[in-house]
Amino acid sequence: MTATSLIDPSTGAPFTAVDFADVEDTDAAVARAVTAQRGWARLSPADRAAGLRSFALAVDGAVEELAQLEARNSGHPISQARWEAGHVRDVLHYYAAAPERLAGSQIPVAGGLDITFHEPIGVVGVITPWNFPMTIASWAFAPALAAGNAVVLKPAEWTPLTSLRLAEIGVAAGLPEHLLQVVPGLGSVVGDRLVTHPDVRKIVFTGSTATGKLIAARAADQLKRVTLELGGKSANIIFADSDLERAAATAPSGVFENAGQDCCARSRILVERRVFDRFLELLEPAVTAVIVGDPFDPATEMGPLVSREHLAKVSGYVPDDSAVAFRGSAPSGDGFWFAPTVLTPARTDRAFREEIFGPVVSVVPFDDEADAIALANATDYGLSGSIWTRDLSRAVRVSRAVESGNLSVNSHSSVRFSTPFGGFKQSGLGRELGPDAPLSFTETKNVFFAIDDAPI
Ligand code: TXE
Repeated sequence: MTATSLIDPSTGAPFTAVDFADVEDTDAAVARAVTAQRGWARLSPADRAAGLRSFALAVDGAVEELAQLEARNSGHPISQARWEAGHVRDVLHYYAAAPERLAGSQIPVAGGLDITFHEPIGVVGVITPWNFPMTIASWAFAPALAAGNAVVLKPAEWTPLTSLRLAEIGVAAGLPEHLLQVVPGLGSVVGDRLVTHPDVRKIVFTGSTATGKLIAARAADQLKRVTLELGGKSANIIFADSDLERAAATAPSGVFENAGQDCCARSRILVERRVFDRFLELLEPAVTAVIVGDPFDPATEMGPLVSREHLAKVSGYVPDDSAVAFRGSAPSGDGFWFAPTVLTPARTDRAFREEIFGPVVSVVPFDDEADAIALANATDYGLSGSIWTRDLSRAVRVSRAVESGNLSVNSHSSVRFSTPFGGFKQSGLGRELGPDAPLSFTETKNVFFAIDDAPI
């Protein structure tokens, strides 16, 4: 274990430290998880459901505490952090219904009885990013536990606090010891050990596409199951026939929420050419109105970026003002501040093509429906996106043609815990959330029971 400082993103100053684990600590956690999983899987489905319900109720009682912790550690505005903690509670409630509904099937066959079972995979390694530390963790651990698995979770280096607290809350609520363990540490040490440990049977990873590819390659040696939620460069397509005022008023929330550190951020706004100038006129007051500041002020809508390193990365995409159309404002003091920034770049610009993961949006014109679709799809990513139009036929046509796992029409919503979430192309592999998520933490087993006197 090595003590490592955590930095408050709104001040740039260290505020606490956590112990980072090494490979031996990780192996010990996996060994404890193997034992815990056996006991958990032997419980009745009703008892597992009750355990998850108690966990959800305990999280409900800790919403404020978790929100305060996230605001300090990640710089999230407190109103957003409260929503996130409530979301974790809701995800747990939703998957608490799953243990008693994980039904197999009985398939008609000759000579006997054929039944499928959904067996737990065993120990699941969950590797999370720093942008939404607790919600993304819950999307994996809630359905994994519901399906009878144990979880060893490695949070991102910068933001481990809410995950550590959630594991404590789970044990206090009565979850078996070591069923959900959080092991903070480096990706290259703890993360890689989870990926290569033979007793970890599945990895759920959310993070960059580059690290996702590395993990998939490292996991391939054991044919370990992997679910990957990776980057995005989502399009917000605005047709001239849309409610342009509404599209412009809501576009900032579609990209600047969580300071743009969101894999679903609509960071490419594509606007039909004949309303392009009008759209920019409407967008400017919406962008300058975004309240950027102290995460603990209830009025704050956007906080700082997560770290000094990330601030440097985001700043690198806006080296000068040549493509800047306009900006909002941000505090100037210490802390990792970056104002909401609107670019009108060329289609070939790096800022238009690469995931920036900060409060920077590119607005680019298109000529017609075919051009909009081609532009939206001209990326290796395919996670999210929005389509604004009043023409229902066009909404159907375009939503079927855009290569993306999650789209919303006349809205910017992406994530509902009751619907599937995940990416096309290099935005990921597999899906999280929705009613089928627990199945992705199981192996399907088919058993044929011969009937004595039937011909074999
Ligand atoms: O991500 P990484 P980073 C994007 C975003 C961001 C960039 C880099 O553009 O600027 O990625 O961020 C763990 N084996 N996204 O470097 O490396 C790591 O410790 C096992 C988009 O933070 O992907 C952390 O827990 N694990 C994204 C997690 O992987 C390893 C969210 C994510 O880190 C590992 C985050 C390894 N070899 C970043 N190396 C989204 N789309 O949601 C690192 N990790």
